[in-house]
Amino acid sequence: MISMFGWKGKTLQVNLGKSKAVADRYETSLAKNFLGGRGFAVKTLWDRLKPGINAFSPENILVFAAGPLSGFALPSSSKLVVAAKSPLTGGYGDGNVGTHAVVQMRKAGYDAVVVEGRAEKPVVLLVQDKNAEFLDAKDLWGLSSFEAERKLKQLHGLAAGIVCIGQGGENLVKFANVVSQEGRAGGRPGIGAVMGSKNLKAVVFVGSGDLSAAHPKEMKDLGAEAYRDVLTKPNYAFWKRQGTMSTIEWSQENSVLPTRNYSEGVFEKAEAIGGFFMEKVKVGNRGCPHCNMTCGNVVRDSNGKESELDYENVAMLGSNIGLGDLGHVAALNRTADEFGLDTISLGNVIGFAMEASEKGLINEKVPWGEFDQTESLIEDIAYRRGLGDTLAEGVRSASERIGRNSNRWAMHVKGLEISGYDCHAAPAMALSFATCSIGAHHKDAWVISWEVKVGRESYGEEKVDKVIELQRTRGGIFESLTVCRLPWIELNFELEWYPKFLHYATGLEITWDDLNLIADRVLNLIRAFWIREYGKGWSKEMDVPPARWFEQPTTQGALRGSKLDRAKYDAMLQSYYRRRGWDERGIPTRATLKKLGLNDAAEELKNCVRLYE
Ligand code: PTT
Ligand code: SF4
Repeated sequence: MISMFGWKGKTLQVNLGKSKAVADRYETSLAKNFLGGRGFAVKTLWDRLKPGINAFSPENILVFAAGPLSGFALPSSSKLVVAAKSPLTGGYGDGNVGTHAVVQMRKAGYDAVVVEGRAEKPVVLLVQDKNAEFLDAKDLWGLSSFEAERKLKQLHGLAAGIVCIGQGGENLVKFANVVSQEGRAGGRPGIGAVMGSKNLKAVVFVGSGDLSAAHPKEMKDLGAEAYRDVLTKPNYAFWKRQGTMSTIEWSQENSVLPTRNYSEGVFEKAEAIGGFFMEKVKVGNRGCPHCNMTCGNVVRDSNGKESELDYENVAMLGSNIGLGDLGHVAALNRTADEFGLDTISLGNVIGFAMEASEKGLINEKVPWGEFDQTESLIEDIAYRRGLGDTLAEGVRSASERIGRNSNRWAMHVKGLEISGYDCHAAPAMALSFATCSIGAHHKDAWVISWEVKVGRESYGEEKVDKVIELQRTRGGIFESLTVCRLPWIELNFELEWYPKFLHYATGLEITWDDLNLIADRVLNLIRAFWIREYGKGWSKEMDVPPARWFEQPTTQGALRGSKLDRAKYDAMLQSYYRRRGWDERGIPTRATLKKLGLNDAAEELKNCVRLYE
């Protein structure tokens, strides 16, 4: 019997159609086998979701899930996974938000809140310890995420933890995300739109309980020591100055900065949107709860409003759309946060529209790097007007509508827009995007910094191994522990801390090998989820990056003339499948699923789609 220290052992099961919320004590095996966060989310969706449902139907299930460390006084521990079947990709979708909501949710007594059904009218779900209420949200519907959160704080107090959506989520923009604290946002594959489809404007958490650790004194002491250790890291001071923004210069130097819809990897105005320029105009620093290396760079945008900048926001709304003025980039970023639109997908679909306009494939004029028109295009996307309505469906669907071979330069994998790295000369990063568990995101394996060091040309097995190792650590372990991975990645905060934290929190001895096994279980169940959803529509082409990187070499920078080699990529993908224990179509074999204890997945895949001969 597993201890229920660390975990609260309870979820809140909510049915919006019936205005019902019931606390549920879950099996300890769930914690042992899936840990939390992403693990809980995929297990819930796998067990409860009927395959093939419309992601916007009331049957879709929305999960807010914490891990056993979330909310403890440990470095960067307060992250929340938000998940559902994605309306953008049709597969498993999730994202990760740093928020007081996770702290309050755990203090209220829950490791996860699982929401099904659709409210008849817009509501706010208020979870206050044991009580759950469904509050009328008619005065909030139509407001931006910032305005809604401010009003809710006035009503429920400054300590309340809140996640909410903006107009993008309300209007079912397929890459609308979930926003918190006026600048933290997560759920790239349209998790905000799923909230909107359920008429759920916000969830407010107010908790008065404690998180109980198995060894409270040791936990407190170790947490204090860990915070001190973070402060001693050599890169700490620079990190506090620039956070993720120094990646702009790094990407430019290494020819991977996405530029003009990923046609190039260098941008002539990179300096003007880079980390050092940002430092000159920075007015503050924000971040997630329990973090002593906060990385949200606050600047004043060209409209005079505050905007919180990260690398991805600036790469996608800057170089990728040819915009080289940081004040303007910050204004677009702020607008995206208010509407609750994912900045990565947004910059991607706008870059696509600009290229389509340049090629004369659409009637609308959307010039590269133009600010005013782009700002109003974002509003059109949020309200689904004209071209904005087409783009609100995401780049895969937009290219299908526009046709004329535009799918060759629609930059996505499995329907999720690629995040901020050009891969003309980065085969391992291309593999990472192509096999990431939610579609093209860098979150599972940000292998590119390693790849740049070891050499770009190779498609060898060492690259496949590195992608798998990172997918386990980042996509499996950090997403299920549900703590921020940046202390480890950016400051070299050692991975050895985490099994110790887990031991003092839960009382259990959980080794790194155990965590790797959990990671494989989680990632294989996610893969099974995709295959169950796509059925016979699944093929290995789902794990291939966009044609542009194979067909159109770059023309600028030190690596001009680069492109990926399709035959070598295919061989690398097959090697990846073999190492994962998947067949040549990328489907986990029965033996692999059974080894991971996923017997029901092995049976269900066999029975429901007859993919196994
Ligand atoms: C993440 C993705 C990223 S990754 C960025 S910037 W990055 C974009 N941020 C957005 C934003 O801001 N506003 C907006 N409207 N849309 C946005 N979409 C984009 O979302 C974020 C940090 C960052 S900043 C990163 S790398 C790390 N991501 C983590 C992760 O995924 N898991 C984990 N365990 N730890 C992480 N730590 C870091 O968190 P998604 P946040 Mg994020 C304004 O959402 O869907 O997961 O995609 O949550 O609290 O804002 O922290 O250069
Ligand atoms: Fe949040 Fe940045 Fe701290 Fe991570 S490092 S917890 S993203 S503020």
